[in-house]
Amino acid sequence: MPQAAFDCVVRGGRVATAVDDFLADIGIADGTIAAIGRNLGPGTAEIDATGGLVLPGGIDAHAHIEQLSAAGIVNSDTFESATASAAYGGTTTAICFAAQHVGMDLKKVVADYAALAKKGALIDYAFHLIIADPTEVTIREHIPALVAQGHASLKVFMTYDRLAVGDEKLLDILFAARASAALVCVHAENHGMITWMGKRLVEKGYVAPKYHTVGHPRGCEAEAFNRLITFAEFIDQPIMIFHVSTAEGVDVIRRARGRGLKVFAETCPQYLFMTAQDLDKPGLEGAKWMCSPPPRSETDQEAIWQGLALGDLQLVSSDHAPYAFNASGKLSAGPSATFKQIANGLPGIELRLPLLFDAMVSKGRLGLHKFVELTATAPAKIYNLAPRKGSIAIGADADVVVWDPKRTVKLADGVTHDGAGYTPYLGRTVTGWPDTVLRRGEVIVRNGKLAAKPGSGAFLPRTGGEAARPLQRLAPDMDPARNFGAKLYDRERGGS
Ligand code: DUC
Ligand code: ZN
Ligand code: ZN
Repeated sequence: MPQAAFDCVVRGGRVATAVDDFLADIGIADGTIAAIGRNLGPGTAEIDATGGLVLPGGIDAHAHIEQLSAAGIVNSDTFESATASAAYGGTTTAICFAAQHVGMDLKKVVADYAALAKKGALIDYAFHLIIADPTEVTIREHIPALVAQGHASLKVFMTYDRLAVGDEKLLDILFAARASAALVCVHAENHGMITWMGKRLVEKGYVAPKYHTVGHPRGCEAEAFNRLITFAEFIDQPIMIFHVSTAEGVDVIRRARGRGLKVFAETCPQYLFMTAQDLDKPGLEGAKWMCSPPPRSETDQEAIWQGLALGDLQLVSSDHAPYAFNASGKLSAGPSATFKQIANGLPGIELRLPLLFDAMVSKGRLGLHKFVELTATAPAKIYNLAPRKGSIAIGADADVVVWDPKRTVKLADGVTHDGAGYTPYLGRTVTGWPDTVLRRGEVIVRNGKLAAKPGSGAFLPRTGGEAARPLQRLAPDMDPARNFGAKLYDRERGGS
């Protein structure tokens, strides 16, 4: 036997990245890609990828895992179950949340989530820090210290009663992020419109889950985007707008980017593949499709696809937030709950890639390279995980997925492995399925079997990188050259 040249060789597959597409073997040593070529020497392990598509592992940049909701319910996953589910679906990295609630010490929050992830995660992970209580100590001490430890993105809610930060606090957070060079991700919807509409609907007896869709009037998205972008431009702070659902929202983002602002945006499978009609089911069944913002219309789906095609939206993340359809989750307020009393969120970490592969690669919408870009390469770049993650390249982590492009799977409850116990995509058939999944060179899924140990996922510390770097395009009111000399950025805190 010749001596093995590699720990593992993925042999004979069609390798594709966001730009390349070629037949090659991938040689893996010490968890990283050591060689890409034809007829590579033997590996201690050999994976036959003939007939398969060999793609970088997916990066899901928006996943709520083992997270306490504003209403006090923990979603139905642990780090172990959510990351197992992710792995089955070809995702090898997730950015999840450390969620502060009012009164909580942010440093302790991060330590607690980090401990849960360390114990359970079996794919690699990083955190966005949810800031719900931007006290003086959070802003001045905890955010800078935590960003310095590798948590380089903050997340803010403009709605939800117990999470929304209000305009002044939002400015505080944008300002603090700028000083620490962190990206700010935002759930942007107009809180007043949602509250007002929710009250009217419930008062008049329109309480079924389907009214959740009109309870988030579509204009509440564009309004909040406009306000947020105005604030971000004023502070000169890059932002990421989460889960875009409407055509008007896409339009606002396109105009902001057209003016050269650093506004990034994601959407999610639920806004590409579902509509409000999905919630129109008997009784409380529609709760299984309830998420915020809600799914909209086919016209919105088309506008979002176009936004992705043109690059106005750069990512498709899952917004995985599973709640079981029982008293522990969706039905925690009982069988007569109004839509206002039902937890928002869908399972999605596992089917994000198969759904997109089916639409983009099998059915050809935007194609293979764009599939890799949206689901792996762009999140790696924006969240500064590249070049370690997000592509197939020498020196990168060997996060490699061998897809069977011909395998057809009918989606049904029980196909997925998260804790929700149902899939909102049941009844669809997808073509293309991740057969073999390697994380840092280790096979973690093969032939439908999970092989990774809980706790084997690694924390990925990161700085804000290029995406988080301010434009240095100061607003007139913030610019000493144009505001009668007022120096409003605080040098000691890293501002200019
Ligand atoms: N909406 C959110 O804002 N977060 C989690 C799930 C959801 O639907
Ligand atoms: Zn959100
Ligand atoms: Zn979310």
